[in-house]
Amino acid sequence: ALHVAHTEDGKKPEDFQKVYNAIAKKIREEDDYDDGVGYGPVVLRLSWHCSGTWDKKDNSGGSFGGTYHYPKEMNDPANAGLQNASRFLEPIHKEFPWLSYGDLYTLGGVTALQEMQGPKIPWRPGRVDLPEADTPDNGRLPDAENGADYVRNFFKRFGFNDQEVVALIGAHSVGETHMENSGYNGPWGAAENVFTNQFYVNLLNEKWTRITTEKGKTQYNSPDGFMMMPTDFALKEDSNYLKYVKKYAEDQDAFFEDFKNAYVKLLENGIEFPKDTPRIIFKTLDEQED
Ligand code: DDH
Repeated sequence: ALHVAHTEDGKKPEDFQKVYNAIAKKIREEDDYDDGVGYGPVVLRLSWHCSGTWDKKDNSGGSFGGTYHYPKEMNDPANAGLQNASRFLEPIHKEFPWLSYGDLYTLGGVTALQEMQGPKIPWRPGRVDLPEADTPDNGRLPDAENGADYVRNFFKRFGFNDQEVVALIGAHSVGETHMENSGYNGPWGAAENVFTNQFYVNLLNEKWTRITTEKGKTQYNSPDGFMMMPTDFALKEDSNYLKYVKKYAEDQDAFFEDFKNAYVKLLENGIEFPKDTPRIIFKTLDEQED
């Protein structure tokens, strides 16, 4: 299927900045979610999972159709816990009913990242709601109980190379895993709502012990209270992945630049944007208050 973007009628960058601001204010206000982490990480994860169903082979799935809101996709076991993010965003959809779901979810991720002090993400509108029949089947999202070969092969479906894969998984600097959602438990680092390169620093420098969780999953724990899943740990065990882990641990600017480029691609996979669709760079709330 050809998915041509169509910016919501007559909408200008200022209109999308208003949506950004509404999401950002709600993140600020509802800051006690998940024991004080706030909604940033889970909203970021929703932007990835609504995009992470894409298959370049037939251009099915992906962020364009916003099909996450249909029960089949929402109830994918791999999406457990993301209902918190969609409940959080639903009032925004009510306030801006002209916005498509795909634009809502992806703009949510961009807002979450920037408000967590991550890189600026140039974003384009125009995703169009698709009917329920276009909802991709479950099983397209990654299973963390795997090693480097699986990760490399999984991301081939998107055409992402090793460098892009290592950069994208650095999103695990924020948020945490929850036993009731995934069978894993704990955060990757200390500052759970500030976007940094700490995922790579901790992966290299912490002392890791392999354990089995009460749900039977394998994870690596450190004395400082951090964790890694097998697909995270794999980035240290594979020599080509390790090269980029070391680079990003040493150079946060390089991580931010590479993450930005890979994440923009992730959100836009499979979408044809008309040539005159400008990428919008949103101002953070802090910048607007200065
Ligand atoms: Fe992830 N992730 N992720 N992830 N992810 C989880 C949490 C978060 C995998 C598995 C899990 C990316 C890649 C992968 C975030 C962002 C991104 C959890 C725990 C699992 C499991 C969920 C829970 O228990 O609540 C696997 C496997 C991969 C992989 O690619 C091999 C990518 C690419 C991103 C991204 O955003 C670009 C974020 C943020 C979280 C924290 C969520 C939270 O509620 O906190």
